[in-house]
Amino acid sequence: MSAVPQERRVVTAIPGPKSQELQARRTAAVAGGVGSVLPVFTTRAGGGIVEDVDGNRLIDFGSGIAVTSVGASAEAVVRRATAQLQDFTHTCFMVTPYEGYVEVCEQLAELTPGDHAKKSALFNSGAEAVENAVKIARAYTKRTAVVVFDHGYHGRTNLTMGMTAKNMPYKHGFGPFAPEIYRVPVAYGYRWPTGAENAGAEASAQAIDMITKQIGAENVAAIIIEPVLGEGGFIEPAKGFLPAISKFATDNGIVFVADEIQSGFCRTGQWFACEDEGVVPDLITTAKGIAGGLPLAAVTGRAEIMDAPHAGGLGGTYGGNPVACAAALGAIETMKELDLNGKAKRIEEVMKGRLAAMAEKHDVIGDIRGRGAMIAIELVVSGTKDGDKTPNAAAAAALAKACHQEGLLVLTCGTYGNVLRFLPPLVIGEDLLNEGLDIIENAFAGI
Ligand code: PLZ
Repeated sequence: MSAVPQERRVVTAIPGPKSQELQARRTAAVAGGVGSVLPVFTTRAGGGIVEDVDGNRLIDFGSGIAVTSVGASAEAVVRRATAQLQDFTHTCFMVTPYEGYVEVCEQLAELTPGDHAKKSALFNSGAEAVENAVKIARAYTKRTAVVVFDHGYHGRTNLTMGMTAKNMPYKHGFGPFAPEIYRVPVAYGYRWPTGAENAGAEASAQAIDMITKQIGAENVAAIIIEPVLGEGGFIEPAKGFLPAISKFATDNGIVFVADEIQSGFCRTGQWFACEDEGVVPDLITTAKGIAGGLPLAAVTGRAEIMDAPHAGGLGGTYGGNPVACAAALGAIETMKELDLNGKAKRIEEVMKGRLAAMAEKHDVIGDIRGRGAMIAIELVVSGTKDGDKTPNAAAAAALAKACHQEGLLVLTCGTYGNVLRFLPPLVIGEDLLNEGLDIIENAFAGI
């Protein structure tokens, strides 16, 4: 556990004067297209706390967007990465290989669902993993079409921008996008016209109908879905949807890819979110939580699919960097030792209990959802909760701002910008978790 004291402390305005000075330098030097949720400049972070240059200590309900599940300075991550740094920083796995890369792939084969033979390839970012999953699926099937879903998010590179649903801020002005990407409905229970109970069956039927009639199943290389949709609003596809889509893929020789970049590695209280409905994907993309904050990503899947590309067809200078691999082995060790799946489930229990009590008092909370330590509230205009559910992005922004002011780091998301999401490190103490929830509760008074 990190040396950062596990206590919230607000000693200046947020952002404080030193952060504001740095922000002025940043504005002059850093491209305007790169945003920040909260411009407090970090000095240390660990456990459930982010400490800034002004000496404020914020409770972390963001984990750097679902990355630092083991904390931002986990002992095993620091120890293993430090040792690796001293031995060597890089050789390029494509030039001379090293054991850490192989060990991460062995761990991935063990931890991902299914007992079939599996292989992996390592990359640097989530978007790169998704790109490679598409390459691999196309090489295997010799087909071109890629099916993605409403509200999906897959990255910011050209192919993955095309695969991402939301225009602003991800795609606007950045086209043209790659061809052969097709979007179909997802079972968004809260907003499904005929009700959440019908969403799984109806949405899967619609999606399958669109694929068969508009694309032709025999032209589809891959169907790619986030088992819990992250940036799109922490949407859990209604029960039955994932199994139906996965079965359709299998029946039609289509590679079924679970993008578990945000939902994977204990985040939802399972190693992978798709396990909840017993879905075994052909390929899984991972990143974020895998390496305790170091850049690492992977595609893992059926050996025969993973081996489809010709030798030399996959790779990249830094993919599976040895320091990132060492960090990943440290993160996985921590997840096992501390039973972070169990911790995530406990976080869900505490959060959902408290949020349900808040929803009784505040009818701007239209929906509470998510699993494990991936929990969100969807905000609607007061009085529309059971009617047309008008999205309330202003409330999400106001609540986030009020939380930030009190020293609680929270994030928003959602196609309509009206979802407040909570992604605490899985190692957060229960006192900090409850203190964070107190701050959220109080924030409702101000909106
Ligand atoms: N797939 C499911 O959640 C990254 C994006 C933040 P990279 N999500 C955070 C932002 O605004 O850029 C993500 C994801 C899922 C793919 C990605 C992409 O992962 O490591 O950001 O490339």
